[in-house]
Amino acid sequence: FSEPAWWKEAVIFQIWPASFCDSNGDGIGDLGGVLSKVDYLKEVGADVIWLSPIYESPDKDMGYDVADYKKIADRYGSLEDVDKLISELKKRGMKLMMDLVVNHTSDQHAWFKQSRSSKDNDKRDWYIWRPAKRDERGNRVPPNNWVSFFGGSAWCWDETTQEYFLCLFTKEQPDLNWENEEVREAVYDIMRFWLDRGCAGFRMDVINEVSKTYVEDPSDPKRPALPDAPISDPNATYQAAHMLFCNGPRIHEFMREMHEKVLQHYDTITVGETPHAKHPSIVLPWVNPHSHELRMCFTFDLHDVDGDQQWPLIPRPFDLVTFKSIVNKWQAFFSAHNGWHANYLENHDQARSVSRWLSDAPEHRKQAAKLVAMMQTSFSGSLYLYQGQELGMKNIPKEWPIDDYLDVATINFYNECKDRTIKGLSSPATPEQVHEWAALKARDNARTPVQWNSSPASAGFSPDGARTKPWMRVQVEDAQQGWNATDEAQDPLSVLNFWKRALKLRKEVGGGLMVRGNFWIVKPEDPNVFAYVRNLGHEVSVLVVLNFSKDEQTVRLDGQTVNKSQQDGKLVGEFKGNGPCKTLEKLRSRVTILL
Ligand code: TEU
Ligand code: CA
Repeated sequence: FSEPAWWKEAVIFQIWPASFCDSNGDGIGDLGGVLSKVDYLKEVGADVIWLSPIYESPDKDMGYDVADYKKIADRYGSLEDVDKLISELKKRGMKLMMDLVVNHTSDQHAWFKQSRSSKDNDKRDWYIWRPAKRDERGNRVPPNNWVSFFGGSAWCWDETTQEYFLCLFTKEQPDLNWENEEVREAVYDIMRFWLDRGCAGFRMDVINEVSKTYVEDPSDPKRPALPDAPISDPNATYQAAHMLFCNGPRIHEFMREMHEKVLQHYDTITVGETPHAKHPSIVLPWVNPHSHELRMCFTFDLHDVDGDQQWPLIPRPFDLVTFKSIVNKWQAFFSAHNGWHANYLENHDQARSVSRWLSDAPEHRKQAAKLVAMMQTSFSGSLYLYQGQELGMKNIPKEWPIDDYLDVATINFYNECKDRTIKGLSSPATPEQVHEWAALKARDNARTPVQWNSSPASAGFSPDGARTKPWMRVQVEDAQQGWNATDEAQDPLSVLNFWKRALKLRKEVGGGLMVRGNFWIVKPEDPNVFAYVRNLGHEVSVLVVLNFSKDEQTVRLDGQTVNKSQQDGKLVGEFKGNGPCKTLEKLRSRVTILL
């Protein structure tokens, strides 16, 4: 944990393999496709490539249901391809990060097949099995009232052994029992397998969900019970239970054990995906160097600005003042304490930021996408860039029919909404309404194939002439209007070239100012403009002014008009100071306008 750490400065580019690049024309992105784009990724400015799961999987949740952690799914390639990727990245000074999905496995994993085969199988206790309960009428009901993230009960009935198993996501993703030491050892073994192959670390899927809250069960002393969640939605049979399975009582013990047994022996980058960690005090123990756990976490705080983690598809209006206060909370907290964090706006679970938070209308989109780039590259934290974000890719067009949405979360939500009232809604939502929400918030929006060129077949995602159609519909028309990597590379004013310059600036300006400097928000109450100053010790400071509205805005600093018509997040000012600036009043006298 000695400073400076390479993973703090790093730009991590996330690849969602199915939609990145299809090299063999079967309609599915693959490792050959990734290999063909290594130079492109280097040019964009990536230091680390994070691959979403590429393991053997029945793909009930796009690979987040792993059937074999040491085998690559045929559709993606082979272990040899991964080795080749690691060495090609290494040649360019880059590293590879894998996705570690170990809160649950696929129900097709050999461990689960054994576990479900009989009650006395060696692996029975590797998953979370409990007997049924009976309701007043004597009907069989699940062991508790927890709702699954993807709808319905979080428990699944097994006919063979007449017990329920816990599955917080789909029915095909049974939760592992981390209380069992053999399970943890098996996870550590998987980690060593990948680290020894040369991978530099892991993004850990819902890792704060591995320790659940148990209470004693007098009728079964060997197996403590998972208690009911409080009733938060009186209309629903099953209830949100995150308070009983996120950040549970043994979570830090498990993480320290993982560090001691595995991570401390390697030079790693690790990031834990931690839903429901909305307060910095929850995150600090994970990332404080003295805790010896992980390097950083993905919190969902910022993404809750226009939604709710329980029902992520139901939009709430976006409010810039709230957005700024959440950004400020994390930026300030981590510079004040010895913490660190992951700076991300997009990933495979979130809609495209231009469409969601700004505007993808033709007259605004380019500026909006550049604003996103300027904003994210001037925030502290290791920077995560999601495939297509560097091109300004946008959400699925509203005209696409609901059948073009393929994500299990969208499909289940669509069906559930038709049948019942969701918390906060007074009546069941109409299919048209849910379709509209999906076009704004569904995970599918991030999953349309990357637009590499303007080819009418698949925008260069599959090779031209491929016989199989892409597994998911491509935004071909959009690509033909210039929104593709080839055309953007040639246009000096494109979003792609803006990202390249912004990432370069982040690395070069003021000795790490953008990565670890102080963050001073200017005019926090302004509903249209997000302005802030970054400074670091005696280094140069920068002022960033971002106009989130569709109209021209004027920002007054030090009695001067400094931002006449900057709608595209350009760097508009510079502060020259000698020492940390304590107050904005002091800063005001140091404004040097660049434009
Ligand atoms: O997502 C975890 C998570 O918290 C989900 O509830 C997420 O918010 C989801 O998108 C809600 O619709 C991780 C992965 O990133 C996701 O792709 C997986 O589906 C999930 O875990 C299960 O492995
Ligand atoms: Ca392919």
